[in-house]
Amino acid sequence: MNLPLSDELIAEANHRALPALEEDYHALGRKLARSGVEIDTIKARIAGFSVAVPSWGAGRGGTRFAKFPISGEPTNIHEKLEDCAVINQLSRATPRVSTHFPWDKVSDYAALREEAASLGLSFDAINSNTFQDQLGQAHSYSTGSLSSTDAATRAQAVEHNIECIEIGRQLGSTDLTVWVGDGTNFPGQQDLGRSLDRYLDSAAEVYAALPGDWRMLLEHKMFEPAFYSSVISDWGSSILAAQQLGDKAKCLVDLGHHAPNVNIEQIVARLHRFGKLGGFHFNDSKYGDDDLDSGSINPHQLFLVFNELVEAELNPRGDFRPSYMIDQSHNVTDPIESMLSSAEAIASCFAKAILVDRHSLHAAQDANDTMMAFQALRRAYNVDVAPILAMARFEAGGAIDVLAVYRESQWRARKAQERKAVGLGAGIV
Ligand code: RM4
Ligand code: MN
Ligand code: MN
Repeated sequence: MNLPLSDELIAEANHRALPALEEDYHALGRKLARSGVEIDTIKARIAGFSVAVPSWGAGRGGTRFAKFPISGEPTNIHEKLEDCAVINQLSRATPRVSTHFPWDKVSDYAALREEAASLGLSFDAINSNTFQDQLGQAHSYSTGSLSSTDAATRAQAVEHNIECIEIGRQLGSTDLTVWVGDGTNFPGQQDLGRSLDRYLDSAAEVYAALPGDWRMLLEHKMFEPAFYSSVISDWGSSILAAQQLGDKAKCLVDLGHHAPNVNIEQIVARLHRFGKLGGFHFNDSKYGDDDLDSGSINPHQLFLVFNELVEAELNPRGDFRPSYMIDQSHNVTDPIESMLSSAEAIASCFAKAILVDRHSLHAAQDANDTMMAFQALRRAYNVDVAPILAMARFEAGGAIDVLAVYRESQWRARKAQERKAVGLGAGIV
């Protein structure tokens, strides 16, 4: 294994930070023990928790208006993997990378898989891209992709998804995430019923090409790039499509893809109820698909989502193994710092959800004791779980203070000397 940062740097920083961490960890351990919780058990659950990072999140994103690159930013999948390895080396919570094609295209995928393995990484879900035209592409996606009115365009979109499966087999992935930007900008532009029929027919062709142990994750999104209607706009369309396609089709919930104030945790519970919860794209949002850092706007919502996931674990329906991925656009921060901070925010909501006293919660629910049911959640949410996360990271070889060590490593400044500058231009969808 050839990890990017020096082990000594991490060890020295940890040596300085350990006494305070031990003090905090033991103090929290005593506090939790008073309510019958064994802190080491929680730490063990956290040690087993991980979230995938998106290859496309390693570079600076942007908006429709601008992109502000930073020097030392990665410009190809090899450099992105290196940055993802830094995130995992420090956090020990992000060992998998989710790829996007054709953005991450290379000529030798077996070699890419080895390259990732040498950095301590493996590959998560493959994301197909039929929301942009590529240079030299035969048919434009301006009329849609899987749901296009044009048969040749639909066939091209199906072909691309099948190629993604083939690439994924070589990379060791077992999930294909399909998000299409298909939809309309004007009432009347397309028939709302027939466009869904076309989508379902095309999606069935992709589904038929899935290997036995693969899943197809359908990602819904309310709007953008289509501003009047989107073909898979909401969890209702998503679950209906997944039910029609078959068992291997599941729904993926991107936290930013709903109307403002929608009760996402309830959507999570519903999808689970019907065995269709496939995974997440974690991010946060204030207005729309803002792709802001996880937990930066509404950490309580993230906690409530994890609360449903812990409930779901206790009541599994079918094969309950949701995949956790980050999907963010880092427009004003160093992407490595954003993903370090986001992985921590996500794991901390998971830790708080495990801390919920389920016995009290269920008893209060059954007795219609609203206040005590709410307090069972609130007590867990109020616990500062940072020492548990830091101790789990430390024991796994990561950094106690991830951001401090990252800054000390001067990684970005060093890469600025080696990597070619990024062009300007628009950002990510
Ligand atoms: C979309 C959606 C997809 C992501 C693209 C880049 O809004 O979130 O998951 O692949 O953006
Ligand atoms: Mn997404
Ligand atoms: Mn999105």
